[in-house]
Amino acid sequence: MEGTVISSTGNWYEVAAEDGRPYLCKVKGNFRLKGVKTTNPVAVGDRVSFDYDAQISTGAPDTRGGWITAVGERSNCIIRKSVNLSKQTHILAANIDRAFLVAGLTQPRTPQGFIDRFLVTGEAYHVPVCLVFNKSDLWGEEERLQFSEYRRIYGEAGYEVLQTSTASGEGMDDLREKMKNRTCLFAGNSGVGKSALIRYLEPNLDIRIGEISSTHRKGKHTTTYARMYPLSFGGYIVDTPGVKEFGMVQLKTDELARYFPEMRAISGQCRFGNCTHEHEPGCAVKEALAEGKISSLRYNSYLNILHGEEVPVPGLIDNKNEKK
Ligand SMILES: Nc1nc2c(ncn2[C@@H]2O[C@H](COP(=O)(O)OP(=O)(O)O)[C@@H](O)[C@H]2O)c(=O)[nH]1
Ligand SMILES: [Mg+2]
Ligand SMILES: [Zn+2]
Repeated sequence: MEGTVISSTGNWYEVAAEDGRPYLCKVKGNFRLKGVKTTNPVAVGDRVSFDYDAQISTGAPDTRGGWITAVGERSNCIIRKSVNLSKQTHILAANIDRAFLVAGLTQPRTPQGFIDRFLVTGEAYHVPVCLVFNKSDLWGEEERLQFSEYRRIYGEAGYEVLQTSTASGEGMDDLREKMKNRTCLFAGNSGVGKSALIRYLEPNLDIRIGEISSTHRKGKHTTTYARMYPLSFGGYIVDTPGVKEFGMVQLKTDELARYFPEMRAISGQCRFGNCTHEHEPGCAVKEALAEGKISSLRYNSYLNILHGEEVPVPGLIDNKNEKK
């Protein structure tokens, strides 16, 4: 049988199967994914094959047991470094279709550097990001101008940009449409309205996005495990406890421009193949900057990240990098 892992406690994997029934599955002791150094071979969001086994007692009357026999290839996964085993990583969730970065222009204001760092991580690890500027009901003239500028800059870079308010309902249909039938992850600094957005769309879903939650399966809950919740309009939302503790992503400086789509698009026209777009002659990026075709705000973020140590955003990692 085939299904999607929607929660795990380390020993048991809850699998939503094709037949619509819940299964609790285990993996055999010798089960390993080739070349992957992780503390958990199977993660929330994984597509798995499993064998139903009537002999397994799951402890829950309506839940059948099984053995996971194979894990499908991952399009991406989010990880955090294992606390004890430094070389190993813990996979929090796999196969995220879209990350929603909730941002604020006021009360609170999300620093632009934070937005760009998050986008870089999304690019590096193949997780599409949608920007959600929330609390539009609080915006005055200044914030509206700021939003227009962001919408233009990020829109031209190829990102989806939404404007929402849980108070007025503005943009909430658009947000639902973007989430529909997808596995969604929410991120953003504290107080921007992540919980309020989810509550607005799914009033019956009692989850605390990115926060330590005690509402998970009783007794077995540990905060290091993510969980997927089905959305009433199709798709899933991934609850990832302890977002702040995610591993940091290390990027090589010569790769960074690839993760700014508007730079990636023209960097092939630079005179030097290894152009850092900082002070080299014949740089197409600097030309575009001078012509206003590349935003100076984005370029400044690029320089900040280039000269910074690492990218302090949730660690999103794709399958290919993981196997290195
Ligand atoms: N005015 C206004 N307040 C909001 C909006 N969305 C959330 N809030 C409020 O902002 C505060 C923080 O929201 P919360 O969802 O807890 O933020 P989180 O930390 O990102 O989960 C709460 O008092 C919410 O009621 C909005 O669209 N407009
Ligand atoms: Mg919250
Ligand atoms: Zn260049």
